[in-house]
Amino acid sequence: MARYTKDELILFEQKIIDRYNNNELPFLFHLCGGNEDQLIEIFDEVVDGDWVLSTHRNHYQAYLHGIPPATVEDRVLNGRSMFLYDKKRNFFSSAIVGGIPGIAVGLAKALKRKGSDRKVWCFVGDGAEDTGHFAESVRYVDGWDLPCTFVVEDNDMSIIANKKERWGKGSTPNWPDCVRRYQYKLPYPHARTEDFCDLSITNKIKKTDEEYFPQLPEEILPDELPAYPIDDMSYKDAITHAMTDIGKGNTVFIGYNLGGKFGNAMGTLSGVADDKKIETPVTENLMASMGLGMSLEGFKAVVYYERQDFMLVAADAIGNHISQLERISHGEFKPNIILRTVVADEGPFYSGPTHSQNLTNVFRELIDFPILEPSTPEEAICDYKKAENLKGPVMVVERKSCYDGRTPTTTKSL
Ligand SMILES: Cc1ncc(C[n+]2csc(CCOP(=O)(O)OP(=O)(O)O)c2C)c(N)n1
Repeated sequence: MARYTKDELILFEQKIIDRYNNNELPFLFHLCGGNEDQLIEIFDEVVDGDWVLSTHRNHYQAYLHGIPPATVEDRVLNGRSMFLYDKKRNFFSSAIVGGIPGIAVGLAKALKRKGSDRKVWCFVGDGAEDTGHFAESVRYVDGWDLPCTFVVEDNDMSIIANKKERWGKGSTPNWPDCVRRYQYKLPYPHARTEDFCDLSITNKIKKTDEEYFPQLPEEILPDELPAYPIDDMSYKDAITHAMTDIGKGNTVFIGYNLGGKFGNAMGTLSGVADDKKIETPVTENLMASMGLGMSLEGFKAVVYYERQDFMLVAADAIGNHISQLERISHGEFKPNIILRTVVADEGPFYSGPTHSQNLTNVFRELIDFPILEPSTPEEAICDYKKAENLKGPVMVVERKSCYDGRTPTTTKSL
């Protein structure tokens, strides 16, 4: 049984509209409406413990998944309409169109791996349905029979453009069974209500970014020396050792070319059991999102990018989600992820300008979590020990030149 009736849902949203009309909301928010019956029917199937992931338009889903209406109202009043999270209820949202499906994939992958009977419900608009992120996530869920249902909330509108205006023909793709759809007409404009509130009043109560979303202190760990002698170890041996150690925990390794059959990530995963490796398609953003989702269900995720330039494809998951999650969720969620990559600065074969780029400084600008750059065997052991012990995200940038015993041709980024 759904928690609320249609009238109650409308009443909860009306309270938010009243706050806006009373000049108490000096920021962007998106109202729900016109889809009460459809959501009540879907939430008849959602049970406590299931994950519910939603978009910028998430209030109804939050009420129906058990977040008290007063809590939703309070968060909306504090700039968090697009950032509704609740760890106890397993509720998660994203302000990025198409940002959420890959995270749903990771959660569902984790639930299946744990043998749980819980499910993931991922709500997206028809605008998010347009994205490549959505297509790859649906294909993955379908292909691996993951316990995840995508619900397309089709109001035929992405801000103000309908499907024909966006896509020419405007037909909807033929998705597999893991995708459901309902149609509805939103009774409001894309954001807020038609009327502008009195900004001269709201601007007086507007707090700062830091007040709405305080920066959380960075987790800093001391350097740890290896517990074993590393005198004769090469850089590659050291990394292989580190991976073997990390692989002893509740870890999953995500990426391509990981498994025994596929080269063991240039041999460095030869000491890790194959059942800990998730061989993915070449879907860099999905890989990072999946790592994020799996980490929220208790796994330590190591996501492997065999060249750093490939990581740019995952910039959304890395910059908008993994990096920001702890802050935008007010510390409720912290992705326990190692993003591991290699700069192909030098090797037996020249990789060309694209693959040999050192983009570490670009990522340093983009992200709020530590980046480690080991260039000796000792540093490789120490940095990965640190990365293993951190509870939040960390990026480790290796050098191809060091694998071959050569001198790195690019300097470290600091
Ligand atoms: C990646 C990205 N691009 C653009 C935006 C700006 N934006 C916010 S909502 C929206 C339209 C989304 O439409 P839809 O997914 O159908 O959701 P609806 O608003 O109709 O509920 C856009 C383009 C964004 N938040 N994220």
